[in-house]
Amino acid sequence: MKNTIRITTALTLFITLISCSSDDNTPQEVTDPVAHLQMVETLNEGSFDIELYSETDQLHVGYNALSIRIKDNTSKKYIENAAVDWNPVMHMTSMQHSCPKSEISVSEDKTVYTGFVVFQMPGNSEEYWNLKIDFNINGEAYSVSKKINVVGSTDDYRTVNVFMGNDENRYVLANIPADLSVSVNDFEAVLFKMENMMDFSVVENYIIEIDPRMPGMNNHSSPNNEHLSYDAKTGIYKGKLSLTMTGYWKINLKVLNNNAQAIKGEDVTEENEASSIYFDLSI
Ligand SMILES: [Cu+2]
Repeated sequence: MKNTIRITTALTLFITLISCSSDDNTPQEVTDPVAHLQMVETLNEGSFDIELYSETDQLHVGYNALSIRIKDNTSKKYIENAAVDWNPVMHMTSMQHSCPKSEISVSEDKTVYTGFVVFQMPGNSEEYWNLKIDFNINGEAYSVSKKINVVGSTDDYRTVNVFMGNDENRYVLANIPADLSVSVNDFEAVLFKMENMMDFSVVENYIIEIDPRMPGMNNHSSPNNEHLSYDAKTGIYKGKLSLTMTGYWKINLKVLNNNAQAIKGEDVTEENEASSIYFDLSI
């Protein structure tokens, strides 16, 4: 008797489940467009919350791919197709400066706005970054700014080089973080010229030479690397980085201008074990 009841219950449940799913012929796919990201800051302006998302849990020195959403706290909805602009400024004890940044564009999901920022240095107890975000909704302009926390890179690895070229221009060169493995990897970087303290422009058609070495293993190199060249479509530099084993690598760099003249960086030789500009990483 008990068994019969159990079977009947199970059967009823089974039928209910089947009928439920067959009734539901208009499945609503609720996908969160920022589910793979982490919210690192919220800026509040009146009834709007501006949410800043990153792939990492904190803003850090180097290249940061960022996403922004604007939430209307009255309707609880995210605003689509707003015009968004940003400006990060570092307030140092002796001066203020900005950093390289992209424009912000609307992504496939129209409530998500994306771009990148290259922070050259972390904040500290006396010096800090301030992020200003301007946005325009239905012709109405809004502006909000907030002190943001920018930390140093993991393991103190160099992910950005700020240097003066022998052409007397200042440059910012940052690698774009990627999952690297023992293989020939896609390797990308952005190169900006510092026009003044607040303005940075994309440098076009230079060449970024790479020479990866393992300093812990007689400074050996790897085959099949490809120098980074400018991709006009995306405005970034792309090449191939060959890593032949796991461990610590120093990616020595040399920057060549449009006339193929080196403006910064030195060859690695028997006498010179590293270039003055480099990225380092471990896999
Ligand atoms: Cu600074």
